[in-house]
Amino acid sequence: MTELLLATRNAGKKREIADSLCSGAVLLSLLSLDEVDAGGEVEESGKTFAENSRLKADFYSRLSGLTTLGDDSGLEVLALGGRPGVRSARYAGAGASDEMRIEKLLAEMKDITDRRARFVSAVCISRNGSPLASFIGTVEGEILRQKRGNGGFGYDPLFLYPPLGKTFAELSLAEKNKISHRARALAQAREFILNAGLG
Ligand code: ITT
Repeated sequence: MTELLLATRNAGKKREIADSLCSGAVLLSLLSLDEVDAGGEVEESGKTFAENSRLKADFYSRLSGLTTLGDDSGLEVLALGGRPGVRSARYAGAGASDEMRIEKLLAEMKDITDRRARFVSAVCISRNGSPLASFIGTVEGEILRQKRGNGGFGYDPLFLYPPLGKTFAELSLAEKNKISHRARALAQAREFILNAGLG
């Protein structure tokens, strides 16, 4: 069975990627950075989600020798000119929790009536330090004025998905994986993996 390294330390992402990729005809043995001693930490210095997902996949595929999938993702708020964007994980500073990022976003948007936002996920698959393929998925929604739900991770409790009238934190893993930005990018990645004979 082909091994695929997931270049992430985010447990929420890992769960979603494993659930999205390992169904139907795709047969992969997924490894995480905790299981493979990649021997280094990538610097996320890119200006776009696509650049950062490539940096992650290239870096860890070179160090591990394994085909590697990187995800770089985040929240873009229209009224904030696309912020926090590629800085979504670092929005409230290094070492901040999901809770602190949520509090900061609520404070910054206190007087903003246009609540439109979108999640973006860029996924890159690399081998030996070079990209094989890359994909983008997005999903549109609105930022609520208070948290709702206990599922998911990150900004999910604030992100209302209007077609279902629920936040991403009110969805099960299976429900989020039908519609999310990451699921949309990973559906394309699955096709690629199948067509390229990787899994
Ligand atoms: P890795 O780099 O190890 O993958 P990370 O959490 O630092 O983990 P990113 O640099 O891609 O990952 O930052 C993404 C941040 O954007 C993440 O920490 C969340 O705060 C937010 N985010 C991304 N996808 C999300 C989702 O599906 N639901 C909620 N928040 C999300």
